[in-house]
Amino acid sequence: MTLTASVDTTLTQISAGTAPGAACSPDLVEKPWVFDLRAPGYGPGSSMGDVIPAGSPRQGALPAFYREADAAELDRRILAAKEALGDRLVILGHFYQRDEVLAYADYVGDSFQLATAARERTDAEAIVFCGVHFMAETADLLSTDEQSVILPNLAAGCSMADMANIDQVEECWEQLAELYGTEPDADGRVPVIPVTYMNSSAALKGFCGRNGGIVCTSSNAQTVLEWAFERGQRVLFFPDQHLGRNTAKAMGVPLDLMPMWNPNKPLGGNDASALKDSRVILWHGFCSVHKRFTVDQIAKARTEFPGVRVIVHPECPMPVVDAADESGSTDYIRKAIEAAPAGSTFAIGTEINLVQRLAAEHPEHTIFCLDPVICPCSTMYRIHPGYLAWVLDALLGGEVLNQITVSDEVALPARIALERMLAARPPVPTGV
Ligand code: CIZ
Repeated sequence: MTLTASVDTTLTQISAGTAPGAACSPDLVEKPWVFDLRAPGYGPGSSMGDVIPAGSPRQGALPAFYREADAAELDRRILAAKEALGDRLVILGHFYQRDEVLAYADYVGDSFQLATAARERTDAEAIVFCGVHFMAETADLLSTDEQSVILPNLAAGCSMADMANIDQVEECWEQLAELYGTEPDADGRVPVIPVTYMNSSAALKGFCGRNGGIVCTSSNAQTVLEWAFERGQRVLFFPDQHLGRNTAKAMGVPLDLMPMWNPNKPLGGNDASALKDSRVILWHGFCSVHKRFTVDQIAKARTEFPGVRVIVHPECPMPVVDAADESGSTDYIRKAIEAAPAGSTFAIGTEINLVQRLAAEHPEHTIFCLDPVICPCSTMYRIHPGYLAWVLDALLGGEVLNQITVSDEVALPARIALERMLAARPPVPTGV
C-alpha cells in the first residue's frame, strides 16, 4: 500500500474505495464526538473491545460549533489562539496522535519526553496535552501548581492503564504481604518491590512511591528492574505484562519464575508456592495496539522483503519480540530509523500514526507497519482539532476546560516514584 503522512487520509481513502487496504473498524472515518455520548466503549480502533472501567472520565458533548466547523475554520481558530496566547500556552503532542493534531504541537515526543517538556516550560500557564489521560496526569505531577494541564478530550484514556486500578493493586499487595511477610532478608532486600509502567494512573505511581517502588518507561525498564532487584527479592510489575516479561526475560529471569496476577482471582490465580519462588509477578494487563502484532506478520515481511529489519515495541507479546531483530521504545525506533543507511527496509510493530509518519519523513527508506490492517489507538484517536480549538477558544476567554489535576495526597508519593526512576542508573560493570 502507498503510505501517506496521515492515517486519517488513508482511512478516508480506504472507506471511499480510492485506496487499497483495510481498517479494523469502519467507524474510524467518523469524527470522535460521535462516540462522546455513547457509553461504554473507548471508541473505534484497537482497544474498542476492552471494557472502560466505571469510574473513568467521560467527555460531555462537544459544542455544535466545533463539531460542524470545517478544517479551515478550526485551523484559523487554533492558530489565532496560539498567536494570542504566545508563551502562556504550550501544546504537547504524543507520537501516536493524528498528524492533523500534531501540526499544532510545540513539542512532539513520548509520554516522558513530553512531561519533561512541561516541566521545563514554567512560563506556560496552560499545558494542552494532546495524548491520553495518564500522560496529562504525569505532566501535572511534573509542572508547577500555577500551571494548568488540559486534556482536550476527557475520553482519551488508555485501555492498558485502566487494566490496573488502585483498589485492585492494594488488594494484591495485602495478599502478598500475608504470604511473604514484610521483613527484609539477610541481604536487606524486602520481599517485593512494586514497579509501575509510566502508562498507569497517578494513583498507582503514588502507590509505588509509598511502598518503596518506582516508575519505569519502555526506554529504561531494564535499568529500573536492576534497581528493584538490588532492593527486593522480587518485583510486582504492572500494568503491562508484556513489557515486564520481555524485559525480565532479556535479563535472564526464567519464564517459570514470572507468574501472572489476575486481579479477579484469589492469589491472582496462583499457587502460593509459585508466588514464593517468583522473581517477577506480572499484572494481567496489555496494550491492545501492540497485541495485534504476530509472528506470522514477521515471517511474511521477511519473505516479501529479504533483508528487512524488524523492530517492534516491547509492549508486543514475547514471541513477537523474540522473532523481531530488535525491540525498543518509540524513541528507540525513531532513532534507529534516523541512523540507518539510506535504502534500508524496516517493518515496524508499533502504533500506525507513528509508523506512517516515519515512512513519510524518511523517503530514503522503505518503512511499513507489520500489521496490514489500519488500526490506530482508540484513545489517541479521541483527540481531534475540533477539541483543541474548543479548549483553546475557552482559554482565550479565560476559562480552563478539561483540567487534569492530581491531588496532593497522590502527587507527593507519585513524584517520589518518578524521582527514583530519574535517579536510577544502570549498575557500573565490575571487574573492568
Ligand atoms: O511512553 C510512551 O509514550 C509510550 C506509550 C511508549 C513509548 O515507547 O514511548
